[in-house]
Amino acid sequence: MSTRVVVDPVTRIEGHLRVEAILDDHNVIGDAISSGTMWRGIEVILQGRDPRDAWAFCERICGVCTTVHALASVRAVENAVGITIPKNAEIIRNIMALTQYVQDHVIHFYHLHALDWVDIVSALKADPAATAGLAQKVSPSWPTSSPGYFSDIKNTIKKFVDSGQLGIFQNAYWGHPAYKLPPEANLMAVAHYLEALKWQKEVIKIHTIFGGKNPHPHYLVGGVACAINMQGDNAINMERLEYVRDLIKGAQQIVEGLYVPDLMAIASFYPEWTTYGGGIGNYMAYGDIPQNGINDPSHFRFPRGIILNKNLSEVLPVDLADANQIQEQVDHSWYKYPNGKKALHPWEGVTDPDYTGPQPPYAQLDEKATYSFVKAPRWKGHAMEVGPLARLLVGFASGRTDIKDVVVDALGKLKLTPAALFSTLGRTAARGLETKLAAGWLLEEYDRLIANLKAGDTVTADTKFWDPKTWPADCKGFGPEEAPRGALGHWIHIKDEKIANYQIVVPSTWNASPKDGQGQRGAYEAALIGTPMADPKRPVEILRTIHSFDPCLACATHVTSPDGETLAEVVVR
Ligand code: NFE
Ligand code: MG
Repeated sequence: MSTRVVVDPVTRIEGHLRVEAILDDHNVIGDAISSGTMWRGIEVILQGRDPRDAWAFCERICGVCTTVHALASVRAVENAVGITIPKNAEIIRNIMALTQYVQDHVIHFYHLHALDWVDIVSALKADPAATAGLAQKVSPSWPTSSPGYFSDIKNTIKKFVDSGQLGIFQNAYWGHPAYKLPPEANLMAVAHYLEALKWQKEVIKIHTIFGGKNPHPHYLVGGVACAINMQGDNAINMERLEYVRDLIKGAQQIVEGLYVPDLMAIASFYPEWTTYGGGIGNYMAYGDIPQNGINDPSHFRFPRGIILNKNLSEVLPVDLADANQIQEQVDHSWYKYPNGKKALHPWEGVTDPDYTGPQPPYAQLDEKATYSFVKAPRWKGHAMEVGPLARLLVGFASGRTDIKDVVVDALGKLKLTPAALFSTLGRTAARGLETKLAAGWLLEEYDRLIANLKAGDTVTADTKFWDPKTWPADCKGFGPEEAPRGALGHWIHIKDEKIANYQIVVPSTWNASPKDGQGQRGAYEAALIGTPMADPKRPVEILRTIHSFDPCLACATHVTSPDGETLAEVVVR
């Protein structure tokens, strides 16, 4: 008899995700279903509005990737209307995007994912002096590593545990046999969890400087919403730019001094996780961080392309405007399409919710029927994984030396071959390695900005096409982006100066996708298959693989279902 393990909601993610894993007699996952249990409807809200306002609505899809939908939206409008943004605007957008990567990935590693590998309660058994020795070995450049420091952290944890009020740490699987770190490594990781929490609110000030606020900084169709005036103090000036530089330096320090070393140290204790969690083996990146405009992918820092069946010797092209390439299917989703249509390109896309699932609370979903508010996007009919691993693999396979160097260096240190990348740990490692790249690129983009300003160019927006009267009466555009969680696309159809249709296909829509019409699984579903579970009542293995994608269901489904939301329940049947 098979056992079905239901995790609903999956916590330490954004949004509402339910996972059902079906185990065989040996407690190995034989099949899995991923269900988005909320629906938003931003795409419907946008219809009939001014395209220049779309970014402000879209950006509020999510409080985690707090800037990415605004960027994809202004790019879509600019693509439709034919606007080229000034160089300063390109660079400032790049700095904001790279800042988002660094903050988002550090938060994911320490605050969302680490507790899948780190046992907080075990840290109470750690010897502070031995922890100091370990920390000085693992992260020698990090300033806080004395025995007294770790002793203080241990006392803090002890007070916390003794009080019986574990708060956000309450429902974890402490003491589970799948946790492998020695107590000292656990204590070190908890200390760095707290350091990263303090730091992340600093780095994001880069968004407040260029975008006025965070979360949800301001954007502008045609450029960026900030002005530069080196002679004044009412706009971005040298004092503000020096501050940005300091924040970038701080980011490099924590990424290279703490995040990457901690990642490598933790990874070395979990070699078996390079053999689980691979999944589909198809990877897609739209590419990003343009150096010569968004329409020239050959000059992106993250290249564009597709890898099929783990074949790193070939990178296939992807075209967001081709109606036969990217399509969303709804065979297993709670939506209806008109006229019996089964798959639609986003320019023709329809967002018409049609809940036909069971009345909540329910024990299990029926994977043969409809089971998710997430649609099933496909590239030429193939299911795709998107995200840091896809970006690094596409960069690696494209022969990009900067990307190859960080990957080869990390694999060498862990004594692994590239095949190890197709796994849960590979995905988690890829995120850390691209954060190292992003922190380095941040400084390079900053230097590019300063050089352009020194050359006398302070323009940050082109308003030639600001007035909708200058636009074609009927036009379509797409806005590609690499959001932290992967390939993000916004598609817009503008008619008579208003939004006729707007569709958003989000990274977590690709990864959390249910099955398509051909029965092909989405990336989460496929990745869970084949993983043995030590104790099905405490499904930490499911969390490891699902968290390795860094899910955001708020984005993926873009008003929560009004009834029956069960909170904090792990059901084992
Ligand atoms: Ni809400 Fe997002 C990112 C987008 S979803 S977090 O990154 O777009 O995958
Ligand atoms: Mg959508």
